[in-house]
Amino acid sequence: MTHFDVFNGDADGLCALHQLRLATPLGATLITGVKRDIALLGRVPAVAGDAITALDVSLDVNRAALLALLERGVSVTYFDHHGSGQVPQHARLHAFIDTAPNVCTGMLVDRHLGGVHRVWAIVAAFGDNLARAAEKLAQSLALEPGQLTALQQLGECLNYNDYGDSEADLIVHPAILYRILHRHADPFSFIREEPLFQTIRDARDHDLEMAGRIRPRAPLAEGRIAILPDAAWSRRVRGEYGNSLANLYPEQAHAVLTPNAHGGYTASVRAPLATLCGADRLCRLFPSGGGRAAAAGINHLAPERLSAFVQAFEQAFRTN
Ligand SMILES: [Mn+2]
Repeated sequence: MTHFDVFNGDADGLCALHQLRLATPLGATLITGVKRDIALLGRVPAVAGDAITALDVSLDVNRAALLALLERGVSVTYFDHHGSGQVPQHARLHAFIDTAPNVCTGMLVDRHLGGVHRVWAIVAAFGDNLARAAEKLAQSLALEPGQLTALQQLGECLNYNDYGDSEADLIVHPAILYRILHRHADPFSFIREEPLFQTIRDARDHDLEMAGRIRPRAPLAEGRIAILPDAAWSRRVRGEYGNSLANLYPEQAHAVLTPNAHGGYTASVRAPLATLCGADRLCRLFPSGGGRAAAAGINHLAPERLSAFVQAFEQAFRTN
């Protein structure tokens, strides 16, 4: 019997799996990829009797592959907080799905494990830009203020590593990052001892600085839309720059676009932190768009739809 750990390669996916495997060590085959690469279940070569743990990838997106695996005799444990649609009822499916806007998969695993590795759920929440939820979780641990800041930076850096349109854009493959991370039950020893952390932090600082030099399009009442140049750093920084703008201007919505390989744009959208809603609805108006109420994206926005996108953005986040 083979076990497959299938996880989003971002901070939330990494920290969700890390908590589970600290609690229940298991030599599993890892299946992961860039943050946007979420149709992961279709890649699992599982046969009858095998088991899968799926983390932080939308059930709706993976529905057909999930049903096929279940029918094939594979058991699946599923933790996620993305839009799931109807959760299938199946004896071999154990689903822990909660789509509330203030939870992430790492927090669902924390709930499941009764908080035994909570410090990593805090890292996960910071990675998913849920700082308030992270701070609330942290109240149950005896952390110093400096430690909370370090966990926030760790969450942001782990998350940062997984942004990019292809694995070639990434600083390190998330499966490699997971194996290094998993040597550390204590996040502070990971931060202190692993040079990889410094490498990711430096790349992120560099990319954010480059993005900050780009002027957004003409200011909108509802927020900002920035279009970055065609470069690996742009593709890496797209989501994180959206998060940093959201934190700077919590009443406003943000979209960060980068040119993609198909002659259009890939878009990251952040709802105002003050409301945490509307991003998914906006993105679903366009083919290949999806995500959560607070943070969503469009994989391919055709170039001729750019002005339609700007209009839809204004409508989606209009406050009166
Ligand atoms: Mn997540």
